[in-house]
Amino acid sequence: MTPRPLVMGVVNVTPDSFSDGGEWLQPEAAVTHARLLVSQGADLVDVGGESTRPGAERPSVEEELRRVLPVVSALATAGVTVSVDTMRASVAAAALDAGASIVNDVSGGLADPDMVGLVADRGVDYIAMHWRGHSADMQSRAIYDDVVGDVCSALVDRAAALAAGGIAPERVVLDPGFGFAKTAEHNWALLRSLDLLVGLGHRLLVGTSRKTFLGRVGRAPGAERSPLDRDVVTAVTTAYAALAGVWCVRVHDVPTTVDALDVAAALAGPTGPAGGSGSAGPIGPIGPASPEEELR
Ligand code: PMM
Repeated sequence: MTPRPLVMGVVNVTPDSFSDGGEWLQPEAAVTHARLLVSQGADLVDVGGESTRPGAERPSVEEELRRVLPVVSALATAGVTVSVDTMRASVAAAALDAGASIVNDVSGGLADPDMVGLVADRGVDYIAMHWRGHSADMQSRAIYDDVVGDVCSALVDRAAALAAGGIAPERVVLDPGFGFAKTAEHNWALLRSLDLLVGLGHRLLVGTSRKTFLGRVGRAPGAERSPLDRDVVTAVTTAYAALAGVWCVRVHDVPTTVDALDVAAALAGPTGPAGGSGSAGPIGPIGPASPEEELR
């Protein structure tokens, strides 16, 4: 079977995310939407209670917990694989207790000193994104000598720090962090170099979905696509990411993603993309909990 990236469906339980802010703030609406994403082909659902759009203010811990826990719990009970999108160890711990099985930390462990220890103790998969600081002022940090080299070496350093903190390397998924302290040019340069990022030796997750650089591409200032009008351009980057061998794509719209992955699979042919970290099936390739499990 041709390796094919997993599809992570996004459910932001926030009032202010840039593309779906406010839509799924009620737990029932969030759960219904997540189940729709799964019925459309999402392999897992990413539940987040803090918007990371540029300029966003942080919610309190209590508010973040209030947003995500009922949704995580209902989805896990329904048998959905859930990742929790949080930078806070206390929120990650509560979400894992409520049934989440993956921690997606856009700060890669830099925002909360307790995160690495928590993930090491729980032995779960951990998505570590390239990050240069909180959203309130992150775009002022979009300065690189060589964005591809700088992001690759920052991710390699993070992976080493996570291993030193006790997280098994096979549990670590890396993510270049499209749109986080990056200009449009930085995002395109990283996308062009996905093969290098895939070659870092960890599974790679890519999250381009509906991001600003895709609203701007090919459009004059003032004529940019609105966030809800970016699913076709997202699908093109998704097909490209699949051909580069990424393990997972994080998206808002699942049907266009599945179409893009069908095209990529046909283009890749029976042997699949060269050197990829893509998966052979739903959730299975998430790293083994222990060497014993690997032998089973
Ligand atoms: N982007 C957003 C939020 N969480 N997590 C990972 N791992 N990678 C991303 O690129 C990422 C993320 C921001 O997008 P959203 O507001 O639409 O969720």
